[in-house]
Amino acid sequence: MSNPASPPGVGLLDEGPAALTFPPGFLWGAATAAYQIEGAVAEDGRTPSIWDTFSHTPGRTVAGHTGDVACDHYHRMPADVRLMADLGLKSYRFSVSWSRVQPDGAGPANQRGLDFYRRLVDELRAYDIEPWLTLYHWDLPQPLEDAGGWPARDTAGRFADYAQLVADALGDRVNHFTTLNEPWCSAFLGYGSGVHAPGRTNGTDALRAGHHLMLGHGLAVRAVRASRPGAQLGVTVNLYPVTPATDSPADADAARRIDGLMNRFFLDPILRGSYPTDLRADLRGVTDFGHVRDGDLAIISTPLDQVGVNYYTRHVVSAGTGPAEPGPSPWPGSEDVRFVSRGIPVTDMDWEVDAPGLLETLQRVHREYTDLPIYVTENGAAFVDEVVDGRVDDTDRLAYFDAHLRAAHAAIDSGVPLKGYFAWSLLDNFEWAWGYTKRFGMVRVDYDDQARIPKSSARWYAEVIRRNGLAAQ
Ligand code: IFM
Repeated sequence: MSNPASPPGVGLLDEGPAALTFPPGFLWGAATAAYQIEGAVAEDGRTPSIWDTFSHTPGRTVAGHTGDVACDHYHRMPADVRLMADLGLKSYRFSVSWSRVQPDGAGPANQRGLDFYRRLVDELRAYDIEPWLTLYHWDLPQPLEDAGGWPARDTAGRFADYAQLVADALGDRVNHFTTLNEPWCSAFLGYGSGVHAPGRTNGTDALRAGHHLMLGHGLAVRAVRASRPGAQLGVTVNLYPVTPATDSPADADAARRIDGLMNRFFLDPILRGSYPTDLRADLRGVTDFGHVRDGDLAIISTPLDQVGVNYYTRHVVSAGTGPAEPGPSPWPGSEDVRFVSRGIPVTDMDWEVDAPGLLETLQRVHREYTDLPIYVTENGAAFVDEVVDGRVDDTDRLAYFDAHLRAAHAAIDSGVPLKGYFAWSLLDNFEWAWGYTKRFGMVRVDYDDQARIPKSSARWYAEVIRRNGLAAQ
């Protein structure tokens, strides 16, 4: 039976083999992050991270929402893993809270914090769900921010120590490690526009932060490899195709600049061992790159085993004609560029739904940067959900996943070594500065009583996983 409420071509799969089959062993997963779901922020020795401080600062998040309780996953973990097993997930991507396992960001491990992740991993393995561990999903221990945060070089070294501590403790049961999640957000939203923790607004600091995040990544790869030689190591970057709004040379240049800051700022150092020349020139008025020391780029480009791509939408840009937008910008040196909306359907984040952009992105990474296995480590959409008779029929989210999985399949067909896909997100959760007002989950969370309701998209995804493919369109 196909789902009558679904748009044409999208629905629960009919009986019989899937029409669009993924390669055998394709890793189907779902992703979350520690601060967005765990809660229990002051339990078992955990100390505050920059997101605790930021979310508790008046005016920083919508309605003052914090991650204090979130999805209470810290206490409900076994039931949440059962839910994953019910959906048939082959892998679960989660992040470790640095402040939970190494309070204060330095010094000895906090055993009680590590025990939580040990129990989580063992629970996953009991259901044959491959654990995929992200070391850093934005929650820097507050003492490290007080010591200078990511703009300070020392933070990279602290991150490598923490990575080693986690690998030593969990590497016997975790094979897949991602160092950083979306370093663009940590650097440019955290230290540039200030809409993310720690809320600082200095373009030069944002660029330093970006460099030290990458340095920390490279050092962490070396530390984890030394601890666990067989581990599969990678990084996750959030990439956007950047398209000029018109065919004017000025718009083309605006697109080149934003592509430089958004995509190539990370891809080039990590996968080619250099910063793009044009980007260095664009940034002349913001930094002299004096924070880049001899040998840094060799560390940053330490060989990896896989590359993670998070994809949500495309940027369409035009050259600014008037004064720059007021307020701090996440685009140092390119504050004048305008972001244009095309009037096509958007999600509840106001992000345009652009599935071909995923195909373009995956092909570009493979063509221009790497032959390594690629994983889509996040893809998904926030929509306003309605509970009717205890059910959530989220056809818009389901259609988003369906369209993007078709794009992922097309990428594989065209030769991209795409090995897996993680839906964002398993659960509705704390969407950073938006608090709980945006829902990305395949599973609804009722924040009053913490009830979980798998939405239509979750049931559909379970069927996609079971069949290893999609219905004919
Ligand atoms: O919720 C975030 C996640 O933490 C990182 N990637 C984007 C998601 C949606 O904004």
